[in-house]
Amino acid sequence: MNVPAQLNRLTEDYQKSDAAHHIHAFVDQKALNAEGPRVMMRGEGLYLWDSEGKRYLDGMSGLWCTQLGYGRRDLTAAAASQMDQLAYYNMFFHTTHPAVIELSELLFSLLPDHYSHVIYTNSGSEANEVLIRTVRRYWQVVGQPQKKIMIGRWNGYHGSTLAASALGGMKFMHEMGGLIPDVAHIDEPYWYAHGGELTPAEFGRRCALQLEEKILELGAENVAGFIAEPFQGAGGMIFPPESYWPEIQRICRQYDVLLCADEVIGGFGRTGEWFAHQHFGFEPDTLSIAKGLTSGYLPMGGLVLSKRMADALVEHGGVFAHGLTYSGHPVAAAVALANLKALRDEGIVRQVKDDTGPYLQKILQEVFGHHPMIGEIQGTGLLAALQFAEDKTTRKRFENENDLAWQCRTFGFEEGVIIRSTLGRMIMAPALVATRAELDELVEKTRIAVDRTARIAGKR
Ligand code: PXG
Repeated sequence: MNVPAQLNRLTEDYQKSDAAHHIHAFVDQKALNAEGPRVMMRGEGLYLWDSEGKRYLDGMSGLWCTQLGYGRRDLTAAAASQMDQLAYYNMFFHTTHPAVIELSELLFSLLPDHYSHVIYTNSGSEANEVLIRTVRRYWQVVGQPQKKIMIGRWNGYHGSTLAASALGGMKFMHEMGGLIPDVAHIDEPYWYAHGGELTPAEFGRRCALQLEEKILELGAENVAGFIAEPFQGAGGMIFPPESYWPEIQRICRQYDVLLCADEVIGGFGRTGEWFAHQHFGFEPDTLSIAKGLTSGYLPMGGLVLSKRMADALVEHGGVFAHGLTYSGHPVAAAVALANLKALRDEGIVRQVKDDTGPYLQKILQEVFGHHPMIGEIQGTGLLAALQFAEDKTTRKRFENENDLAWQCRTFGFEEGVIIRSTLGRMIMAPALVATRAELDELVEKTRIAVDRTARIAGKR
């Protein structure tokens, strides 16, 4: 491996310095410092190498974002050329630039006709911060300023900033001083865990009807929008039953509540469609985007608006009092443009839909369909979750499912594959450029990790 001299330091040296300066995400920092983080050095395609030279197949696309995989020279070239040309300018005070204009042209050529405008941000969290302000502004402009309340879902994830974490339904995040007024939550449509005796279809409808009940309780005249991920990502890669989204859409339309899809994980081909709401067959009013927009090569996000909303804001809204220094950053925009072009012109999204997606789902069924430890396999495209079950017939979950899933993830690292653990579910979301051979390797190494976990759990 060709490592620049200044990076060629001992792993312990990096870890010691890391412990001295960094607060990491979602971890007990003291415990992490004792153990030392893994130091990632290099990426190429689906593979990563750490500071010990160990190679991993990245089954999670970084954090669900490297759609094109690592080391794409066309993206680095796009960044370099834009930096040479115009490294920075902004979209304040009556200016714009070609990189952002061309990106938006391409973005809206990929989106359904129903959408017309975007507000760029640097992240998914910011997209959802902007969402709250934009939705409330929309209702002010159309003469219903009292419509302010946003409804989200328990166990939903919309980011880590104050308002985004309040929209989300992770209670442990709320407890860290993270709540804002005028946000309410309904239950998540997680049939395997909470469906009881109901069929998935009945449960899906029941969960959706909670939205209607909540709107009526709060007063439809006060409710601005409902936000949800088309499938829950960070909460466990949970697909709602098929009955869920049509009913949610009906309720939002009936009570004039904006339907806001958080496409930060689902967007840009993950499901085999360009956007996850297309897979699930509903039509949101807004889309929060980030991650796959740039394949993670640079930070960029955005809030996409329907024509109906954009028309009101543009034609009747006056000054839109919002802007970020880096909204529509030229280098991020140039990278996003190159990324979307590659996803389109190399037929990658189509390949996920027609070939690699069905292939991954098929081999997962073959390997885990009758596995004693796995109660449910959910997924589509290059996206899947394996649900641990103590008793598959009764859907009984392990009391220590969190520990087992973490253990499974650790076994995965030992075997050279990165998969994500959530409560009792193991998740995979490899780069969209994955070949069948790489998917075989992903599933085989995951099988070894799950089998090793099953032995600990007394299931093998
Ligand atoms: N919405 C959704 C649906 C997300 O998944 C965000 C918003 C926030 O995006 P930013 O760019 O601000 O992080 C996310 C982020 C995980 C994991 O382990 C998931 C995310 C981030 C980090 C880890 O599943 N999603």
